[in-house]
Amino acid sequence: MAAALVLGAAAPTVSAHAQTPPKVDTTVVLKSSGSALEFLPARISVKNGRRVRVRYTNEGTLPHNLAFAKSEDDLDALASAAYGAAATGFIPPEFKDKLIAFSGLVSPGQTVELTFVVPPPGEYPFICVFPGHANMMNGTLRSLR
Ligand SMILES: [Cu+2]
Repeated sequence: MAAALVLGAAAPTVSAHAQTPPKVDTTVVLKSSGSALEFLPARISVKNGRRVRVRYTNEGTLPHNLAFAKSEDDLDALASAAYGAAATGFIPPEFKDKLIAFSGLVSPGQTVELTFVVPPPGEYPFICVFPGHANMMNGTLRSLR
């Protein structure tokens, strides 16, 4: 259970259980609403190297999760493996090292925050890995120079 809450890219000196939240350079807000399988906005841009806090609120009626992947190439296999990963919020444990950061399952009405350092310049996909959602429920994190 606790494993689902561990961030993919925690700072070396700040534990996930620290009393004071880690300092962040910028906060990005994502949401989804109704029964739509989408993240709003679907494109976000942050300067590389910044510590970003992504605050995701599920205003919808379906459960979702949120995973930022290091590479587009892993998405199909990740989405397939998710069907067998209900015990870990549909994040397959064997994919954790392919993710920049990920949440547990986010029920309707819940908000989660992921904090991570934005990787080198480029585009990184984020998706909901809940079974059947990934094809439509995705977006792009653009890491700026
Ligand atoms: Cu979803």
